[in-house]
Parts: sequence; structure tokens; C-alpha cells
Amino acid sequence: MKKYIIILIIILLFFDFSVALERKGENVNVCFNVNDAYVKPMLVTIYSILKNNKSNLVFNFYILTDGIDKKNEKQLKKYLKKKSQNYSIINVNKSLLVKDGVLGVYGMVYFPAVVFSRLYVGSLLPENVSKCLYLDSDILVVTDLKALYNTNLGNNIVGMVKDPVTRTKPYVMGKKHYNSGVMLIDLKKWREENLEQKYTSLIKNSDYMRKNVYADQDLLNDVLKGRIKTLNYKYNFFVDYRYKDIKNPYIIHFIGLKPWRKTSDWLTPEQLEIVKKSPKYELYHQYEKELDEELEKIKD
Ligand SMILES: [Mn+2]
Repeated sequence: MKKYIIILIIILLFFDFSVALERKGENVNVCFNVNDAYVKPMLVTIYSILKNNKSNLVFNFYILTDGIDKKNEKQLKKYLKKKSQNYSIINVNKSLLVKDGVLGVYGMVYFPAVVFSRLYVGSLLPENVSKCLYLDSDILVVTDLKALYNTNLGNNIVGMVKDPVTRTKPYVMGKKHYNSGVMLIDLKKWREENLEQKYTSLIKNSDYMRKNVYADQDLLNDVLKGRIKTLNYKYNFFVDYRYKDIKNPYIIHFIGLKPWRKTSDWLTPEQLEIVKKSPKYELYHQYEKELDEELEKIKD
């Protein structure tokens, strides 16, 4: 009898241990920058990350913001607690940001000030955080993030995907510009190279800023030149009127038409009709619906 009890205890211990092993995955730092209007889209992005988190990664979400409404903040905190994820909401000192945002050189697209906060991840994130994945909030992650997070950057400071916006059909990668919506960042090197001083002096240069087309993205491309590792385009797949849907992208980026809007400053009515047919929007709304059901459950 005693023997059986000992065997039972061993089995129980082993079972407990393996469950713990399965739950405790690797730690992954993910950073967002949002204003109040982007809290909900960011939650959809977070939902998509967790839904596809097959390797049980444990996330530390660093949310850089220039202000979130109290009600939205409460819901955000409640949701992340319920999902057992770590988070930190970091208020960005507005003096770091470009006053009133930037009107792109074409004068048609306005970038809110908060987009510039990603330039300061090195000083805004705690010093002991040496790596992070920055993600925009107009994004669906449809893959497990382990492989991307463990990509070897070599001597580079960041990993980014080339921006195909200047290209035409078929889906060909751009040669010059990298898109700043998905960035794997070596924060240690970022800090060592004093990048933030370089951004700040460019922001202060009004001649430079007058020519700025893509806000933070121009600054990142100029300052990081030669130190960017090109990532597989599937890690930042653009939903755009120029491209046919590519099979199995890993990260879907809704440039142009945002799934929560009906029109876009970037697109003509004809282009809008083409892009609306992409099944990626359907997928977005499915994820959003699933998230809404979860949020309904934690409502007061
Ligand atoms: Mn974006």
C-alpha cells in the first residue's frame, strides 16, 4: 500500500512539474505606442498575439502613450490581468514628441505626435530590458512569435521588413525604405549608439522635418541606415490595393484602409473597392468579435 502511495506522489509531482513547464514559456517583450483612439485596435493586436501563442510565451507588454482615457485604461488592465500577461503603461513626456504631430509632405496624411514615441524605446523601457519587438496597433499577428523574437540580428540594431509602398504589382519588396510598423530591436545596441540624440537633433531641424514624408519611419531609416537586418516580408505583410493576397503571412499590417474605418486618406474610391475585397478584413473582424466576447465577460 505504502509503495502505491509513493508512486502516486511521484506521478502527481511529475504531472505538476510538466504543467508548470508547459505554462512557463520564454519571456517576450512587446512594445506599442498608442493614443487613446488606438487602445481598442491595440487590444485586437494583443488578442491576436495570444490566440496564436502556441509556444506559451509569457509577454511583457510595454505600452507607450501620450494619454489614455481612464475608462479605457481600466479595461485594458483588467483584460491583461485576466490573460495573465505582464504589462506596463508608460506615459511619454510630450516634450519628446513632435508638437502637434506632423503633416506628411504630401499634406494629406496627418501623423499624431505619439507615433514618435517609438524613437525613444531605449530610454522609456526599463534599463534591464535588452530586447523588444515593437508592433503597430493596426496589425494582426497570425503566427507564434517565438521564431521572430529569436531571430539573430548579427551586428544590426534592428530587424525590419522593407516597405513595398513605392512598388507596383506583383508584390516586390522596396529597395530603400523599411517599414516601422514591425521592428525587432536590440535595445542594448540602440542605447550604446546614442540613437535618441540623433533623432532629437533631426526633429529639431526644420528643413529636415519639412521634407519628412513618413514621420517616425523616415527618421528611423535615416538614423539606422546600414544597421537594419531585412526580415522576411511575411512578418509585415501589407494589405494594399496593389497586391494580391499572399498565402500565409505571419503578421498582417492594415496600412491604408483601417479595418475599423470605412474610408482612407491614402486611397481613391476605386482603390478602396479593390482593397475591401481582401479576406484579411474578414479575419480582422472575426478576431475583433472574439475579443469583444471576452471583454463582455469582464465588464463590471
Ligand atoms: Mn501601421
